[in-house]
Amino acid sequence: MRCLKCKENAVIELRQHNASYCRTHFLSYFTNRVRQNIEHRRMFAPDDRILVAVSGGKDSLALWDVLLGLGFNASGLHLHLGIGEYSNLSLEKTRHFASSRGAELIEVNLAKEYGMGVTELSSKTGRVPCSACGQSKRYLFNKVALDRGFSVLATGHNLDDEAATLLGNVLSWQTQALARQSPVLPRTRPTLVKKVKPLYTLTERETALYCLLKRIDYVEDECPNALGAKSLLFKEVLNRLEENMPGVKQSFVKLFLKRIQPLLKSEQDVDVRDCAVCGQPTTREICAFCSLWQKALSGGVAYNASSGAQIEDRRID
Ligand code: Q46
Ligand code: ZN
Ligand code: ZN
Repeated sequence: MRCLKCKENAVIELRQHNASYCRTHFLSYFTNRVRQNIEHRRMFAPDDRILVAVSGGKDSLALWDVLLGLGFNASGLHLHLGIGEYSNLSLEKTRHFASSRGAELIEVNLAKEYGMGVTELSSKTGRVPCSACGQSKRYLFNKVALDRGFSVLATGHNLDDEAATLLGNVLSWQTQALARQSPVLPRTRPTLVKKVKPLYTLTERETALYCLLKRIDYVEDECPNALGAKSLLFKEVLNRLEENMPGVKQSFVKLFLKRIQPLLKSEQDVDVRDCAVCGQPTTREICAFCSLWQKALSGGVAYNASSGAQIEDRRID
């Protein structure tokens, strides 16, 4: 197997692109794809302040590394979620990376700042851990970016994540979720920061190899709460399809974004207002984060202050 560019020994074969690359040319291919995604989708410009959500896993660390390498002003945000040893190890790897690059790292510890981590939050509210966790993460990403004056929040979602989410949304025809599934969510109101996914065309296998070649030490274990998650099953199924149909994951996501998503514009029309408690955007009087944490801290159920109805919120980012 020879490198497409220089004919040296290749370190990876990318059947979806009909290409193989040596170390040097794989790293430049990877970096160039990220740069093209940023430019093509107008994710951000050189003068933007970017906040990268960093879990300590391969995708977010690879993303942060590429952005720093391209000269962007990129700080990291790590949430210590309070999920046992997994969270401690994730923080350790993130700190190690940040100090090795001399990059700014902002840390938020859920237990210290809000009174409990995801495990306790889940048991106190009766919500499955990933639901309570996902809601808290989305809220805090937006809040920290806003409070600290960042113009954009970047996450490490890769092609496998996007294809698995798309498959899940299609299987149950979640039209509102499909309308929101995009590599760029613009700032539609002052309290909602722009969100971008610069790795959305790169696979997990590629981000893992990038980290290996750049000697980036990342958390290899999955979060214990991910065990049995539907997203892992969807990824497995898509990988089986990919073996027989190289490029299918890429075309699934690419063609969805090109042909289907523009048709779903009306699904994005939701009535958004500021949360009566915290001021962050919500479709209800009190946002999902505030009602979740109210419930956890009081041990009871959160109610809408004016109507007395149990609070629900629609996801808007
Ligand atoms: S960290 Fe949180 Fe994930 Fe763990 S509890 Fe679920 S959502 S699986 S990306
Ligand atoms: Zn080469
Ligand atoms: Zn709120």
